Amino acid sequence: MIEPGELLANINSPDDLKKHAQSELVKICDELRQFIIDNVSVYGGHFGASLGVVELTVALHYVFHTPYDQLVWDVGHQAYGHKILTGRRDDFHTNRQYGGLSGFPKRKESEYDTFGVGHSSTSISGALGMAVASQFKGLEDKQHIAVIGDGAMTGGMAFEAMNHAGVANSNILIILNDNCMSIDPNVGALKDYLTDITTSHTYNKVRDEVWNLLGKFSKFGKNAQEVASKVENTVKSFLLSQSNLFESLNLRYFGPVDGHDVNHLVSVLNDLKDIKGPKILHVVTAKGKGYGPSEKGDQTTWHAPGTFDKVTGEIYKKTHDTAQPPKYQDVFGHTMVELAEKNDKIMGVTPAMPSGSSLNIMMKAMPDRAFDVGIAEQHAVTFSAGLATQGLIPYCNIYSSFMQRAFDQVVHDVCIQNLPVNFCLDRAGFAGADGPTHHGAYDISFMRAIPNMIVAAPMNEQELRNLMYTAQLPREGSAFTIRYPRGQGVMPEWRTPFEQITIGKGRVIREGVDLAILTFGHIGNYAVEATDSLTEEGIEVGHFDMRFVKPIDEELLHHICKNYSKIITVEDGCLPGGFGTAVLEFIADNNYQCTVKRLGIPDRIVEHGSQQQLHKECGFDAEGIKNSVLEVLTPVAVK
Ligand SMILES: Cc1ncc(C[n+]2csc(CCOP(=O)(O)OP(=O)(O)O)c2C)c(N)n1
Repeated sequence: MIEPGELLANINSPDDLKKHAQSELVKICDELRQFIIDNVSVYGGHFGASLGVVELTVALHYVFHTPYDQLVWDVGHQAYGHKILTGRRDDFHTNRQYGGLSGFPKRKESEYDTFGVGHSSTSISGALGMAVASQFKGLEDKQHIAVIGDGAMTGGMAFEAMNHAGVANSNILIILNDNCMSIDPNVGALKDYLTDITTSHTYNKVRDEVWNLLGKFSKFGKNAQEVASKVENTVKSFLLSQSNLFESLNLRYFGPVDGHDVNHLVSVLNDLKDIKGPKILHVVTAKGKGYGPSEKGDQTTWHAPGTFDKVTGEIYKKTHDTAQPPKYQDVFGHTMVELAEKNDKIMGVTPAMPSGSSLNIMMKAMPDRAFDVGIAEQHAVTFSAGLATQGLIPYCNIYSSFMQRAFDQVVHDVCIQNLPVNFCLDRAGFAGADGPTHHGAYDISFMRAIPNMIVAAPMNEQELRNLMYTAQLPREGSAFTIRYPRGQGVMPEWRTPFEQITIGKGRVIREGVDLAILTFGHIGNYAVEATDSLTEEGIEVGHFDMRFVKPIDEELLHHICKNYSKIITVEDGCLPGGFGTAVLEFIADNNYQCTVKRLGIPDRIVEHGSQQQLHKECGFDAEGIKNSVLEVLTPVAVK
C-alpha cells in the first residue's frame, strides 16, 4: 500500500483539512499531488487532469462546507484529489479496479459526490438544479459550485445551462478550469477567446485593481460592497466592451486567476462566497502540473497513461514475442486514410476524440478532410448530415456511449431525411475500467429502432475494413452504423484487400447439430472458443456471425430456424431491444418454434472492471457461452 505524506495521512475529511493553518496548504498540496502520482503510476487511471486541479481541490474543500455546499465536478476524471480528501484515501489503490472505487464521482460511493458523472458538460445544469432547489427551500446560505474544464465548456449543454443560470438568480459559482486542453488540444473559437482574455494586459491590470477594491470594500459591510460592486460593474462593462461572453449571459465574471496559487485561490473563493447570484471564476491551470513528464511532455499521452515508472517517466508497454492484432480504433484510423485516398468525397468527423478514435491519423494526413468539432456529439451528427446533403461521404466516429447524446440528431437530422451518413461507434460493448457511464450498452437497441438505418458489427479487422469500404459505395439513402469494441481485434495481418460485403448478409462459421449460436460482432470470437472446446467434448453446435442486426439476414435465419431447434444469441449490448430481441422478433413473425436463450448485458447497471471480468460476470465470455450451451442441451429433470 502506498503511504501518504505526514499531513495527508491524518486528513480523513474536509473537516480535518480545515483544522490546518492556511500556511500548511502548500505542503498538503504537495503531498496530495505525490499521493496521486504514486498511486496512478502503479495502478493506472486518469492522471494529468487531477494533477492540474490539486490546488483548486484543496482550496475548495478548505473554503466551502462540503458536503452541505454542493461541489459538482464535470466529467469527473479530475476528481482523484477530491476522493482522497473526502475519506477515500486508504481505498484509493482500488480505483477503477473490479469491485473497487469508481474512477468518477458517484452518488452511491460518497455523500461528497453530489452528482454522478463521466460524460462531459453536465456540471452547470446539475449544480443549477441544486441551486434552484436550495432557493426554493429557503437555504440562502447554501453554495453550489460546478467545476468545468475548457474542453467540457465546448459542449452545448454547458451553454444551455449558462443561458438558464443567467436569469435564474440562484447561488451558483461556475469554476472554469482552463488548461487549453481537452484530451487532445482543445479546439474551436471559444478556446481562442479564453486565450485572448487570459493574455489581455489591459484587461488583467484593471481587473486586478477592481479585485483589490472589492476585497477591501467587502470587509466593510453591505453598503460598501454595493459601492464596490457598482464600481466594479461600471469598470467592467467599459472594459469588457471588447465584450465578455459570460458577462453578456448575465454571469458575473471573475479572473483569470492562477490556479496553482492555493493561497490566492483560498482568498478569492472566500470573497466569492459573499457574492450572491450566478458567477463564474476563470482559473488558469496546467494539465499534469507538478510532474515533469506530464507537465512538459505530451499532455494527451498523460491524460490516462496507464502504469509508468514515476522516477523516469517511462510508460510501461506490454512487450510480445509475436505480432499482435491491432486495436480496432487503429484499423479504423488507417482504413479511413486508405479509403479517402481513393474516394475524394470521404470526410472524417470526431467530437473531441481524435486520439481515442485514431481519426488523428487522417487529421494529420488530410487536415482539410477530417474535423475535431469539440465535445459536441449532437453537432457532430448534424454537421455530418449537412456534409451528406452536399454529396460528401461523412464517417462520423463517436464512442457508443457518447452517441446516446445525439439520438435525436440521428433520428431527425439523418434518418428522417434518409441521408447516407456513416457512423463508426467505437467502444461499443463494455468499456472496462471507466464503468457504467462509458459502457456502450444501448446502441444496438436505439440504432436498430430507427428506419433508414443499417446496423452492422465486424467480428474481426477484415470485416471492419470491408464494412467501411462497403459504406462508401453508392447507396440509396440510409445511414450506416458500424459498431466495434475497445481494444484489440484478432488478426495480426489485418491490412487485407477491400471486398464489398452484401448489406444484410451474415456468414456461416460452422454448422452443427440441434443448437445454433448466433453472434453479433467481435464477441463472436468467444463463441469460436466455446465451440472449439465443445467439439473437443464431442458436441457439435452451429455458429453464425450475423454481421447485421438491421437489416437482419432473413434467409440465414430461415435456414437456422429450420435446422436447429435451440438458439443462443450473444451480443455485447443490452438485452432489452438488442440483437437477441431482433432474432426473437423474426421467430415470432415467422411462427417458428425454436427455443431461444439470449446472452448479453442484463437490464441493470453493470459497474466497472476489465472487459473480460464484466463479460464473465454477465455470462457471455467463452466459458459462459459454453455453460449456456450445456445447460440448454441438458434437459432439466422434471420435479
Ligand atoms: C459527452 C462526452 N464526450 C466525450 C468525452 C470524453 N472526454 C473525457 S475528458 C475529455 C476532455 C475534457 O477536457 P476538459 O473539460 O478541458 O478537462 P481536462 O481534462 O482538460 O481537465 C473528453 C473529451 C466525455 N467524457 N463525455
